[in-house]
Amino acid sequence: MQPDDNTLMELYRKMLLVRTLEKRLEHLVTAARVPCSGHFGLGQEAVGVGVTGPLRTTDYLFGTHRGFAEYIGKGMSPKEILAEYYGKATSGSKGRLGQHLLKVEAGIMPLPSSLGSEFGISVGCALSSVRRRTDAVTLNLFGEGTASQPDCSAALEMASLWKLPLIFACSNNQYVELDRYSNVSPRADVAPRAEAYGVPFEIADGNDITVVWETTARAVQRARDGGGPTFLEFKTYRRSTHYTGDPGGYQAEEEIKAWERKDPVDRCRSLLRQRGILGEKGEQELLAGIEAQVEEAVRFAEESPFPQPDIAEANSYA
Ligand SMILES: Cc1ncc(C[n+]2csc(CCOP(=O)(O)OP(=O)(O)O)c2C)c(N)n1
Ligand SMILES: [Mg+2]
Repeated sequence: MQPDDNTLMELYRKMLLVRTLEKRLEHLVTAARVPCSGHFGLGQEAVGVGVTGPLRTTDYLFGTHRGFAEYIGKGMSPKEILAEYYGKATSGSKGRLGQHLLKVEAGIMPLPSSLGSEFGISVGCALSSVRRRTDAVTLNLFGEGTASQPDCSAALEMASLWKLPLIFACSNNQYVELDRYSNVSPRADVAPRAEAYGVPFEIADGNDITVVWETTARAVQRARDGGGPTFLEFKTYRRSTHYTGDPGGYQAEEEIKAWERKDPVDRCRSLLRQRGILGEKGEQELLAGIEAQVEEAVRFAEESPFPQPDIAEANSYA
């Protein structure tokens, strides 16, 4: 099952939007126009956009701290993302969260600060869909470093026992903060751990958007049909540094170059050319539209008001 022409075009548009928005925000952070840092995902756009492609608005997403691919993929706009980063009252959290993106009406659950704490919450989310007799699927996307948090094992065990409609999607970008994953874990693959809990797994090319989309679409269908959880691992590579304050230098130039040749945006563009869907002129128009959309979002975020102090107490228990 391959994405049809319209789906592929939409996946490509979203990847280009993510790349343009991240690059723009990186400049804004460096210029101190945004009151926080950023963790970007240059080269791994196909994972976030691909895993959210087969999801419905009524499905749930637990996303990552890295980049905007899954957030754009699941239905956030550049305005909503930038308003959050700027800490403005017009954002989803009304200026309370900063980098912690959310859009509950699109099924995007708020990103927690403590990585891995979402494993248990995602189990509860999937369990609530079963209890409410809906066919909603929950997808939790996390990094290979985060997969070492003990809650991942507990979540796999309970999701398997209760046959929950939960997808564990691991974006393996081979780096955990400033270290190679091979320096912190004895195994290169994460997904086979799922077998210990009776959860089927697949390892796939995370830089091919059609593969990511198709692999996830099968897992989503299985979950929706009551077949239980699946663990998916997508192999990719982080060409960004860990975050905007990281000077880098610990990733070999040849390694970065080798992955540049497997760039997911370039590969998708080639496929669109092959299929005769997108030509040179169409590409230029698409990019111009995306750049205008991003600039409009920057203007919106910068002109939006900061929250009033009383927002700190709203929606709190006591
Ligand atoms: C519990 C916890 N420990 C440490 C951190 C700090 N931290 C932020 S990002 C990160 C790296 C996570 O690596 P990985 O899961 O592979 O995701 P990637 O950054 O590569 O996308 C760490 C350790 C955190 N946010 N939460
Ligand atoms: Mg990583």
